[in-house]
Amino acid sequence: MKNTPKRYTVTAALPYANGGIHLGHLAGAYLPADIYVRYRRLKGDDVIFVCGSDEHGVPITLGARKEGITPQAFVDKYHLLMKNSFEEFGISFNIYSRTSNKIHHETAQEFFLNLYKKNDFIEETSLQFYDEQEKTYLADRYIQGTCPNCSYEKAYGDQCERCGTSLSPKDLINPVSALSGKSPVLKETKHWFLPLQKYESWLREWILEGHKDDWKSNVYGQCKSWLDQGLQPRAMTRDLDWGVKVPLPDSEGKVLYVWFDAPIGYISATKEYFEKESKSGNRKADDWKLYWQDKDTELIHFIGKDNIVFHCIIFPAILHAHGEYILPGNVPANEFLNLEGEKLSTSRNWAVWLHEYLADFPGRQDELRFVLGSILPEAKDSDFSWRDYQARINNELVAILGNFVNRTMVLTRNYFNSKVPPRHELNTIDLECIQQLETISSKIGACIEQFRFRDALVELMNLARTGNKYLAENEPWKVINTDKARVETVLNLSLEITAALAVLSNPFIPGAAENMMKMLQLDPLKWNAVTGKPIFKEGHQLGESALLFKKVEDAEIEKQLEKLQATRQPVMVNAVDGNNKNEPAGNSKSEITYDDFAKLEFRVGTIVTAEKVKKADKLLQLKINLGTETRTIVSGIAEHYAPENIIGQQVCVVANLAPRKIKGIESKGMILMAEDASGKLKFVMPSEKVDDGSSVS
Ligand code: B3M
Ligand code: ZN
Repeated sequence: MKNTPKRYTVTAALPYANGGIHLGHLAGAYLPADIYVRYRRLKGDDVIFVCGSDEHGVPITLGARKEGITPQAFVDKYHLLMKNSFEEFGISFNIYSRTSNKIHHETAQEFFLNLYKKNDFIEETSLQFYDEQEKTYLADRYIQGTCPNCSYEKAYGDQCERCGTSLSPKDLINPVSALSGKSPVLKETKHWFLPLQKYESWLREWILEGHKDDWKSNVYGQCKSWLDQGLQPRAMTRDLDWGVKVPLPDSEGKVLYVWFDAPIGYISATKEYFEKESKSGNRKADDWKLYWQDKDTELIHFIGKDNIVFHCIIFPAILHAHGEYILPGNVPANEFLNLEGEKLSTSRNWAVWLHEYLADFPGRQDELRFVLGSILPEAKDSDFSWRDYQARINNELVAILGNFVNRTMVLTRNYFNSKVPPRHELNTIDLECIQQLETISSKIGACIEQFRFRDALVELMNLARTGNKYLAENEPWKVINTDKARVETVLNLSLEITAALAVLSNPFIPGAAENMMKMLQLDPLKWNAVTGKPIFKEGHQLGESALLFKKVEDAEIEKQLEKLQATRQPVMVNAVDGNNKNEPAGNSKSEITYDDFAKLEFRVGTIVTAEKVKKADKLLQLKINLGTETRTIVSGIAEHYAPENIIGQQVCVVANLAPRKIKGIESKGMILMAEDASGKLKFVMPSEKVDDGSSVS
């Protein structure tokens, strides 16, 4: 009997169209989703992979205001940027749509009306801040005032960015409108609330009992804590002039809450895809229903941890209230990716942008996929660093995988004219090797199905290691002089491993996988071709071999590190910026242990010379007397201090930092600076003069 392939609807969070895609986005949702989808397709499952830009909500209107353009022009710009970088990077969406499309507005409105007609909403009038000059109600982010907790004067209506307290606009002392600068008034307005508490017991049963064993513990834990706190009604509409209009009479100036419409974007994108497919005669337009309403379909949402409540509680409650839709079978949310030991921050531009990576490293998509795949923040936050990027590529991709494939290809070319040699009697080493092949391929599959992509990648590399070990143990380059038949068997098996690598690596590094298939002259193979049984026929003609990966040079890494520092922005606490959720000022680094701290050596020293660094506006080259030695340190303080004013100044230095070349000058250590909210820098120094070389602890 033919196995009917299982049907999957896979979604990846719709990124806000207010910037580019960075490595944090990729590691959070898009790369794991893409690995999963490619694996499913390779198994022959029926998968649709949908995504698109989230073009509504305050992050968009605020961003547009900041750039002085209309929201439409703003989303057009960033939608294109994100769509192009996803495409070039090779995320294999069936469709990358956008929520400003007509089909989405209609779908979201239909959803809203469906619930409205069933009396699923509570209508409630409440008092909201209103800007009389701009004639508009103010979203929480548009209101600033003094924080009741820390007295910071520029706190937002939803959060104080100085102390991190989450606020409601009415908590602010002296609130002012960020639009006009005037004090807003309180004015009545009507909204439609989803009474989430009504779904609480159903959600408890569905999640806490139904998904105890198959949801990741970080996801399950967050859901449990939300449910244990008790759910409150949540407004599903907003007073805003940008978004999906509320489809009711007398609701002028009201739009759907962005978290009501955005997840429905997955459905509209699916509809749009099948509509297009129906035009080319491939599918029926109505087939979208199979992927959203048929209980034999598994719905999987890939997201970052900040979106868990929306995908596990609010959206399922909406789907459940509607009644005709399937619910997510799994929501494998990831934690966050840090960058060089610090929290990623778009507002401080502490990020590696995908479009910049693609420009700086053309053709090296697989390298980034491999590194990110190896460090995905699956169970806890993880860290991307450029040195680690270089090490993983050079020591693993190049030295293990690339090396094995290359040796196998070259040896087969040299000894057998690139034809697959026959397999003779197998010895125990051979049989073990075949056994490994079988075990590893099933392990990789099992890991992927449990959303353990890092482990899957470790197994893949183990297969390449197995290959290298097999070659090393059998030394075909020596044996060829005495026993050609044995070399035939060894290379036959090595080629089988290479073919297995070509298939199994496809979800992770699809470009290299395709190159391997070409080198091996194999037609696309399904995942289950890897069984330990021969894939090749004897005499099969192989293609040309080429190096799969290129070494990453030190200079490339230096350049990226310099760029990160050079483009880093001070914390913008004063700017109206909707982008820095999860990035409270003053708390931007990940926690370290005491031992980590104890590794640092701080010393006091006196600046003896200071001069500007040529062709670098921000840098000063300093010589610092540390008592027993004089150090050269390059510091980014040229915009804050004139060189002639700081000679004789005592400063604190991180003395055991590895030396770094900055603009060709070797800098040994770092000067401690205090940075205020506006980005001004001041030296950190002892309150009284102390001996140079004194330690600081
Ligand atoms: N745009 C939030 C975010 O980018 C939001 C996700 C929508 S998924 C339906 O984090
Ligand atoms: Zn505060």
